[in-house]
Amino acid sequence: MANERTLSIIKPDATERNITGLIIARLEASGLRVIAQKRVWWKKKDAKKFYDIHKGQPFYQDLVTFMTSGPIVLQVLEGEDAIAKNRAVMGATNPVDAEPGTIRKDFAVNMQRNSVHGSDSAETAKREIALCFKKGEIVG
Ligand code: IDP
Ligand code: MG
Repeated sequence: MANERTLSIIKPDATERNITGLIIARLEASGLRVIAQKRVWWKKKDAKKFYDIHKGQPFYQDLVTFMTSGPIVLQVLEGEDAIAKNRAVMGATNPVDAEPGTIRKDFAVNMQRNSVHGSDSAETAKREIALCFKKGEIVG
């Protein structure tokens, strides 16, 4: 297992319900460390660029609308096997399928409003971190 970095987002459904602290506590309890964090409100162009890989999917336009509907919290998480670990703590995309004790099982509203994003590979983590943070904003 390598020490890795991954990009995490606390989504608008979670900032709206004021549960960012509850989510961060779950991430930290798993051993992940928040080494960069900022609260932003994305413009359409930001969400479109970030979710470029999903362009053409039936849920893409609604996803962009949702991700620009309120503030989000961008984070870089660091730790052993951070990419897979974060995905495990998050749970499945659809909360109905998520394991008990995962963030999405406990907090997600539905498949779209599922509270958190996490990079799914080393390549996407690198791309997503670079899109969201300047080097100097990441303090490991
Ligand atoms: P992930 O967030 O678990 O990696 P992806 O397939 O990468 O899931 O999808 C990105 C995001 O798009 C999901 O987290 C969710 O918010 C939304 N999404 C994905 N599939 C659907 C769907 O079938 N209906 C509605 N929203 C979806
Ligand atoms: Mg994904």
